[in-house]
Amino acid sequence: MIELFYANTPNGRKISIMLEEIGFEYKITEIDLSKGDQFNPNFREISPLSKIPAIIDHKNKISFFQSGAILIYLAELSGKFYDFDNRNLINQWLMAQMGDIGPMLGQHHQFHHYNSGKSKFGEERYFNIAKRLYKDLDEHLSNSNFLAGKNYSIADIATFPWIARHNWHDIGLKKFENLSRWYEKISQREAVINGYDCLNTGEKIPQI
Ligand SMILES: N[C@@H](CCC(=O)N[C@@H](CS)C(=O)NCC(=O)O)C(=O)O
Repeated sequence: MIELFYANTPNGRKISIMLEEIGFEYKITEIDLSKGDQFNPNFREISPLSKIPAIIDHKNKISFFQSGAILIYLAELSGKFYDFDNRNLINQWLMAQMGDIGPMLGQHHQFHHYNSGKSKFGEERYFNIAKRLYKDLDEHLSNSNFLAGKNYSIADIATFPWIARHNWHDIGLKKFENLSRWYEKISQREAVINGYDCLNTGEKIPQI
C-alpha cells in the first residue's frame, strides 16, 4: 500500500497518474498547501523541504520526497515506463522536466496567472521562457513519439500535468502540432484521466 501525500497541482498529479498507470493500491492523504499543512513536523519528516508530493511505501517501510525520485522508485518497483535499455534518455527528459520545464512554467504561473500586473520584468521573462519551452518540446516531438523515444515513459508522466495547465499559459497549445498530438494521445489514457481526477471531484483534463 502506497500512501500519497497530495495536493491538486501538476507535481501531485505526476504521482497519482503513475500510481494509476501501474495499478498499485494507494491511498491519498491530502496536504492543504493554503493552510500550511506542508509545514507540519510529521510531514516534514518525510518531505524536508515541505513540499508535495511525497509517498510512504508502507509495505517496504520507505518514504520518498521529490517527484522525480518517486517516479523512478515506482517505475523500478513495477517494472513499467522506465525501460532499462532506454534509461539514459528517459533520465535526461525526466531531469529536463524537474530542472527546467516544471520550475519555469511554475514561475510563469506565478507572474502571469496568479500575480499579473505586479512585475513587467517577471511576466515577460517567464512568458518568453514558457514560449521557448513549447517551441523546443514541439520541435523535439516532431522526431519522437514520446519524450524519450517511441515508448511512453515516466518522463512523459512527469511533463504531462504541466502542459495540462496550457490554458493558464496563454501560448496556444493548438499552434504546436507535435506537442498537441503528444498531449492528446496522453490525455486519452484511462489511467491519466483517473489519476488527474484522483480526488474524484469530476475534474477533467483541459482539452486543446
Ligand atoms: N521539485 C519538487 C517540487 C515540488 C513542489 O514545488 N511542490 C509544491 C506544490 S506543486 C509545494 O508543495 N509547495 C508548497 C510550499 O513550497 O510551501 C518535486 O518535483 O517534487
